Amino acid sequence: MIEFTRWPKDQARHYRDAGYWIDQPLTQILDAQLSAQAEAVAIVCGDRRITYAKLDRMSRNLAARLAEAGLSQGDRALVQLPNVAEFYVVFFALLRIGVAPVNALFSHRRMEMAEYARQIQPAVVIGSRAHELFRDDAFAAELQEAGARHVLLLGEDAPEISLAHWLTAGPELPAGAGPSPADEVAFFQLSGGSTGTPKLIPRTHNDYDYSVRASAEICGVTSATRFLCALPAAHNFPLSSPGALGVFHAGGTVILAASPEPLACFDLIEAEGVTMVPLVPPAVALWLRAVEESPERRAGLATLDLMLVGGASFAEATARRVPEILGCRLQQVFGMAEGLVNYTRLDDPDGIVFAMQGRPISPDDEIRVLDDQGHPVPDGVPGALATRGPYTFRGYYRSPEHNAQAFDADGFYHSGDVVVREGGYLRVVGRIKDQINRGGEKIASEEVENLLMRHPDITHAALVATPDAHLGEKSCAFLVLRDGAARLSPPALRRHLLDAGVAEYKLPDRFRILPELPLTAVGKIDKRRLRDSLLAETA
Ligand code: OOB
Repeated sequence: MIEFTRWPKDQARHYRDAGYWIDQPLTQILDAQLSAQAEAVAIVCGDRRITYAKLDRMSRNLAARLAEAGLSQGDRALVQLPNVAEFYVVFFALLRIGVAPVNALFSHRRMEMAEYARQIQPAVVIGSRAHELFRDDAFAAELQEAGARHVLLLGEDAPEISLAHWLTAGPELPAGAGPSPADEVAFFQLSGGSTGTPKLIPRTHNDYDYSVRASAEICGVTSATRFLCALPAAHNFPLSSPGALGVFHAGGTVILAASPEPLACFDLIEAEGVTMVPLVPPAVALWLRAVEESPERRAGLATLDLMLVGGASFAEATARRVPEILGCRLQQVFGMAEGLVNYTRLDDPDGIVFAMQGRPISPDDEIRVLDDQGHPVPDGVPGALATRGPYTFRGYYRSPEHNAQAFDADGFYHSGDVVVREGGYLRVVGRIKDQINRGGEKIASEEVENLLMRHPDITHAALVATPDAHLGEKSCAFLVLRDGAARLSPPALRRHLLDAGVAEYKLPDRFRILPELPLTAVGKIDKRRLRDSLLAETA
């Protein structure tokens, strides 16, 4: 079995007694639909309509072939697929034989993929020929040299490595193959991160399944729900909050889009009768603008009933425009891949829906809002968020040092968010973690700083957030150069980072070169001064 930090026994017992943990594997989500409505459409992907029966069959085919190829419970998989039906097929196939995937984002490049592979030592890698990393066979060969036994690729013809081929009927699932026990690791979520290397979040069947079931109920998902997945399918928000899994749980339909670009999404909404969509705030702004520019577009959105918005801070003024301009209801979501998810409720008054980021899923989500000394602050006063509960993890994978900082002695996870609590609801007002939230995409400053400092001419680097009207935040890198170094241009600096293989969304939007970086009284880089200096530039 895969090692991870378990919940203490008394808490685990309580989560079972309270009916949160029901000791079913996540694959039960599919199994339930097979008896209920096997011929209903589960996924619409381009012109393919995939029924629950077909989704189940393809995932069983792949599971059986992988089992035959020697994969078994406790193995790990590295998966990187775009928004295609195969993403869900692969997810369920791996779960079926107890192989835990890391679902990397399609925007991840060599740096992130190599790091995930280093951490989990995947037995199988599933990628796409459409991604630069798998366009030729060099990276696949590297992964195989490091121990991956199989690499399967979408968009490949050679049967032995063609994912499509592995989805066709093959052997029977061997007796004895099956999902890992429900209180073991089902898969790994990706952390937005604030550390030098990306961290992985072990999620068990029990904890994730609870968050999915409860989210589906809170968001009113039913078999009539037609859910548009336009955010990266692997992200926790469109996967489980309530996400595609919440939709499968209720027997509805997931419609896949390549991106949240408004006009393509509007066409899909009209053609497929989409009722529900999760979006990040910058995408909402684009949708609002598209309708304001051409008000006749609104008619095509008639079926859209509910828009979920989360992932980054969402201005109240923009929130108010959602029902007004788009004609649908709004539900705010403040969640994290580590666990805790908050929602405004469908029957909340407007004052809450527009101004708050929601309240926790579970009566047993414990929330503490703390001052600098770690003491609880009263309602209405901003403080650092700490939480524990039935679906909030207890430790990053193989990261004892970081865990010692991220968790307190009571097992509360400190998310690094600054929140205000009012009447049980939370409003996100700031952040203490060293992270940049670029329109919902999270950038760990330290990771980018380390890469910049690998440049022979750079002696110090500090990455800070700058306010941005569209994305909420962008990033600016402050650099100190080696004495006598020639000036480095922004394109040269970006090239340096791209050559290091980092995802493009992590590239600094701006660069500033200084003779030295300002320090705080204790000698740390004074990022507040750096941020203020940028504000002064634009003032
Ligand atoms: C979601 O998950 P992650 O893991 O990509 O990022 C979590 C962080 C939070 O700690 C917070 O800093 C920020 O993203 N965040 C928000 C927010 N929702 C997330 N900040 C302000 N307002 C919000 N509504 O982003 C995520 C996971 C599940 C559901 C929704 C979002």
